[in-house]
Amino acid sequence: MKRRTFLKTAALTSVLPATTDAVPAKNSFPVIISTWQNEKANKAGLLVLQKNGSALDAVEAVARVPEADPDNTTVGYGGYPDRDGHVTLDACIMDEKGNAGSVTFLEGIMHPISVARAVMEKTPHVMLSGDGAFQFAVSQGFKKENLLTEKSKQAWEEWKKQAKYEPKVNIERHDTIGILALGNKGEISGACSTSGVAFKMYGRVGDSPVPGAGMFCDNETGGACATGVGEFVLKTLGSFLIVELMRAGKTPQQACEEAIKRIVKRYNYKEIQVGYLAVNKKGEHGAYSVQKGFNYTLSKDGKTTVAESDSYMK
Ligand code: SD4
Repeated sequence: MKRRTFLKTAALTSVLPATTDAVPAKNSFPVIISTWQNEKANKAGLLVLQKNGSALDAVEAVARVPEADPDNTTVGYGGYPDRDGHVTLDACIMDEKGNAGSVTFLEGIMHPISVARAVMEKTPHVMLSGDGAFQFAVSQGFKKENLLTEKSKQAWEEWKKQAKYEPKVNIERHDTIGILALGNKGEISGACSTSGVAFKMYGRVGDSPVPGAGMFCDNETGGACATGVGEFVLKTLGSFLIVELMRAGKTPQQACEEAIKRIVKRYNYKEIQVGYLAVNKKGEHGAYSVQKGFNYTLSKDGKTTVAESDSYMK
């Protein structure tokens, strides 16, 4: 070692503690993480946090971006319909106090996430479904709209020629949006919004509006959210599982991997995709999926980046 390098290294090591364990982990927030590529949506959430909004306000703001985007065929307006031509939406939201709100099988309302929030804040219930959710939304001032765009209608007409139900892996790489945010005070909230799997049966509800399945958060521990074929997430209660694994000491990454392994161990996973994201109270995150091709958008330390998730199938 050159003398100068040696002196520099010696000076550095003298101020560092002997083991990294001695350094208390620095909590890092705010953080926003969302499934798939959503820079515009994450930035809408960051703006809310910059204006001193809460993590709850931020996750709602993130979800509203793809919900209003007619070109996104997996969430809100422009979502692919079920096999009978109905666009039916599912969403849920949770705040740092453990409150939850959800809507399932909702038609004709562009922002199911905001209806879910109204269920949480203005009713004694957690979940409203179908026409009941619609009636409630209208009573709260939400507008009835036609959510079936020409593009999605054409895709449905095309699908009907074969009428084969085959959920696609990594649909257009945006799919259901699941979001977790650690706010300015480190408080955690989460949201999830989807039009569900394309060409599903009329009345089918997936994991996304079910707290504990499509999304779950707990202010003591962290949060998790899911994308992919909801039946597998429901059967393993993936998001709740991940949060509990983190509570038991696993890192967000280890917890996501374990939850994917539960699916892989019990079910025929070869043709399906499920992807999980998790974040803990320190602001550390994890991501893992069954198949390759799952990505996510992370806003942290003033930067918003899109990253590829690791996966079980290589
Ligand atoms: C669902 N998890 O309804 C949602 C949809 C999705 O790939 O993410 N599709 O099952």
